[in-house]
Amino acid sequence: MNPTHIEHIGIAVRDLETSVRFYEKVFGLKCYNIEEVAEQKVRTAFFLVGETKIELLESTDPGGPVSKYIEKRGEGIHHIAFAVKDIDKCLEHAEEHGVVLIDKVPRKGAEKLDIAFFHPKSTSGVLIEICEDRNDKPGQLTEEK
Ligand code: CMX
Repeated sequence: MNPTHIEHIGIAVRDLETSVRFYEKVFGLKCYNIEEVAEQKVRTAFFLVGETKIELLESTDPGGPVSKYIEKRGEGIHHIAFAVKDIDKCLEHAEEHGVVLIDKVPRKGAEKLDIAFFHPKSTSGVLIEICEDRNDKPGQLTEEK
């Protein structure tokens, strides 16, 4: 799969603003984006630490995955996301190696990344996300149609 780096660490929090203040005050980090991802039933806040982001996750729905997680386990590290180059091939590869895929095809996540989750029951208890940034970047060549 050859991930290029840890894209982000997702942290489930009860109150986004309180946790944003913690990272800003204690670490001197700047929250550069707050975004609601309706499909995932979360509001997210992002900090950049080197190449890796901290993604704070506050639930927007009592039936959502982050709400259920906090109910069962309390606040804490919710998932780890690896940046990959070809997410479709990575999903095929993971399935061939016995990983239970929550998403068989990528979906859109925060910051317009293509994302897919592996079930924690098949990954030693860690919810793993793989993600790919397929958004056009300035100066990037696009394929001719
Ligand atoms: N990490 C590790 N284990 C987890 C987990 C997590 N984040 N979330 C749930 N589990 C465990 C539970 O503790 C439970 O274990 P036990 O059976 O031993 O009690 C088991 O998985 C089932 O949990 P559940 O509460 O019954 O929840 P569901 O099965 O309904 O859903 C999961 C679990 C992982 C399939 C679901 O949360 C999911 O699809 N997650 C992917 C999407 C997501 O998390 N989105 C939020 C973030 C979005 C973003 O980053 O933008």
